[in-house]
Amino acid sequence: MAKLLVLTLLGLGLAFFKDHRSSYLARMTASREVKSVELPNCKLIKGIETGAEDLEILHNGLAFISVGLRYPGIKSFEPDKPGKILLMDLNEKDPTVLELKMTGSNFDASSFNPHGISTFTDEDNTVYLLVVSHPDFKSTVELFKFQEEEKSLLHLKTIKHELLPSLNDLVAVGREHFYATNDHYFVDHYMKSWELYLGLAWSNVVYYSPDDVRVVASGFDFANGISMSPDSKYVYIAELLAHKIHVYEKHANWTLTPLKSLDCETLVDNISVDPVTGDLWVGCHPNAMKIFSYDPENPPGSEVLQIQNILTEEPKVTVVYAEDGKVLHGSTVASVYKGKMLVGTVFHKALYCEL
Ligand SMILES: [Ca+2]
Ligand SMILES: [Ca+2]
Repeated sequence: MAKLLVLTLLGLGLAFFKDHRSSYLARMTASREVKSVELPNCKLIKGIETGAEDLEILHNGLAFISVGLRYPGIKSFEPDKPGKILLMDLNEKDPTVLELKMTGSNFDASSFNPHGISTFTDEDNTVYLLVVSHPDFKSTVELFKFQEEEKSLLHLKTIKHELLPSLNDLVAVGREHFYATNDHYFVDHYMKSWELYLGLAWSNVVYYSPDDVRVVASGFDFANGISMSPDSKYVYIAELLAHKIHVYEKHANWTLTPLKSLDCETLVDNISVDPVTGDLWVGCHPNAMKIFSYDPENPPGSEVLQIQNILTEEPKVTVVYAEDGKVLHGSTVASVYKGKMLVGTVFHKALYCEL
């Protein structure tokens, strides 16, 4: 009888494991091969070798680039060096990157570990840069004021909150007001890996302001990039392991209600919105297994999607760029400005293209 019980439990355990294993592989699109889509006028950006996980281009063509992310379980080519923010002027004919100095008495640059970023421009045209950082693998939002003349970032504040335990990206709706994605429910690395493996879908989106912080959307299988429509009426959320972009309607009291979802058949990371056309540009992972277990002989590929007319009945999804990692390992973000495109990656290089 005892043997029967042991065998039954073993059988149930194995079935559970097998079931989860196949769903895990499907969520990771582990068997997908990339069909190459090339662009003729691209070159690697000099000075970016350790990732450019997120970037944002201002209306005037200045781009902020978040470089040097160290994230548990993911490759880093410089695991002991702090990250930084680079600036690139896309109005230049042959643009190069420049490191922004970070100033401010309460800021510890040695533990800076930048991830998702977002900007907010005040009525007086002051630009604020909000950066998700992981000092000692915790989560904070660092608020900076951009000082264009000095080419520097003045650190104003570090934001931490119990509802912001595992941040990935954010979209600013005020100087220190934002929506942010928590890519996991757990903080502990071991628990995070089980959460990911079992597909618990406990990840969420939080609204933050100095006097009001709350969860506004939940139930995501790894909420990742977040962005907003040019008229600020809709919020777009990338659900990495469900391969979906969700459209939420944003209300005056900051609540979000789901409107629709678009299946992208690839792992969607950061979302940039073209302020002129409203198109979404998404950095994607064609095969996430190769991200989580990095092999330089068989690197993760890159893929950029352009999504037009997302609010209509018939959105148009175009693969603008795709390759198997020969050029770029693991694209996370793409953004456009006047016929130019920047593409960044988790831990590798970045690309500048003329479209
Ligand atoms: Ca972002
Ligand atoms: Ca991201």
